[in-house]
Amino acid sequence: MAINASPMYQKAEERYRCASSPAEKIDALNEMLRLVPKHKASEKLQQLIKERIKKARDEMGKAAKAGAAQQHDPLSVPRQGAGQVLLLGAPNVGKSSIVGALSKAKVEIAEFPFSTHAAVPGMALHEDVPIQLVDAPPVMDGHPQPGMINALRKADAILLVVDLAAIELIDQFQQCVQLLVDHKMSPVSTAELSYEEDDDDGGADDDELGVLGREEDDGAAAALPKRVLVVANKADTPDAMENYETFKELAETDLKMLPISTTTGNGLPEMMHELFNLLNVIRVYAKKPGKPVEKKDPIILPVGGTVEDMARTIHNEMADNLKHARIWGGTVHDGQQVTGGHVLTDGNVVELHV
Ligand SMILES: Nc1nc2c(ncn2[C@@H]2O[C@H](COP(=O)(O)OP(=O)(O)OP(=O)(O)O)[C@@H](O)[C@H]2O)c(=O)[nH]1
Ligand SMILES: [Mg+2]
Repeated sequence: MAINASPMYQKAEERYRCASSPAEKIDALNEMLRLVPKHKASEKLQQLIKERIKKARDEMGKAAKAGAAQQHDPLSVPRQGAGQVLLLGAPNVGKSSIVGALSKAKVEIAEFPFSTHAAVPGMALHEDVPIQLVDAPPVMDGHPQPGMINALRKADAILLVVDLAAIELIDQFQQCVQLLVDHKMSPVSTAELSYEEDDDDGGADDDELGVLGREEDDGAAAALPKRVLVVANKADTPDAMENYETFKELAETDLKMLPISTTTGNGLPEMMHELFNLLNVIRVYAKKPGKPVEKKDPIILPVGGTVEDMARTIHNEMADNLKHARIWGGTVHDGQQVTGGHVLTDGNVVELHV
């Protein structure tokens, strides 16, 4: 029996996998429960989600009693925009400079290393899509600050920054990759994440229960795939491009990388474009009936998101009462009428009819 979970559901499940506190788990599970298709085949899954919510509530209660409720995640930042991208890198490579160059965030930039001590979020734009960049303290010799691992697990993508003017360029890269691997994250350059299935020990149904069906045997939990873009900063410095070529050769990695310079701005638009692709989202626009097509205030949906998903981001009732929609842009004829199940593409303008 197929459950046919939507991309929106899968996104919520992705958040559940990365959750590091009971409150985050409850939040993601509630979203999963709201989005899970309600039919016979998914009853077992709905039941499991409810059980997990209860378990997370119990955990939260226990933590509160133990006085751990105030314990906070020092580098945790609430997600905003189309996705959260955390910067990871050795000291002085230019992490703060990147966030400073692309957003209004007040970052500490200094010639000396270890100038950043806290997570500082900034909103950067890819065209009209806001993407949250989070500046973070450096990682030295593979040793992260408290809270860094949680922050890495929770981020939708990681921007791994290295310094083309540094002799230890390759080490900078390898230590960051090793840090992820050591903490059960598997760096990938693909937008669509595929989760490694555990060995077939749970019966046929469990496959369709996703992360919930496999959660209990976390002793040998599979690594969490993590989207990573590598940027080699300070491309304006002498010999930088030669160093970049050597780096590409010696790094022996399939991860996508590109040279940038925060000083000249070279490569930054391409970097934002790559991040947008990596986040696996599309932007669509709502159009009011009778009003002209206007591309303003994009609504962000996961790749594969439908007209109904879009309606639901505006209001649940809108989705429940949806009769049809008309669409402009993309592969359809302008103004073509479609139903709620129609899969949207990046840049579509949609007129919802209830
Ligand atoms: N030439 C050149 N220098 C840069 C570039 N980007 C940053 N810098 C310089 O590199 C130094 C470190 O920059 P930061 O942005 O503070 O580096 P960071 O990675 O945030 O450093 P920590 O927070 O200490 O880890 C500063 O002196 C910057 O001016 C660049 O593209 N080219
Ligand atoms: Mg910094």
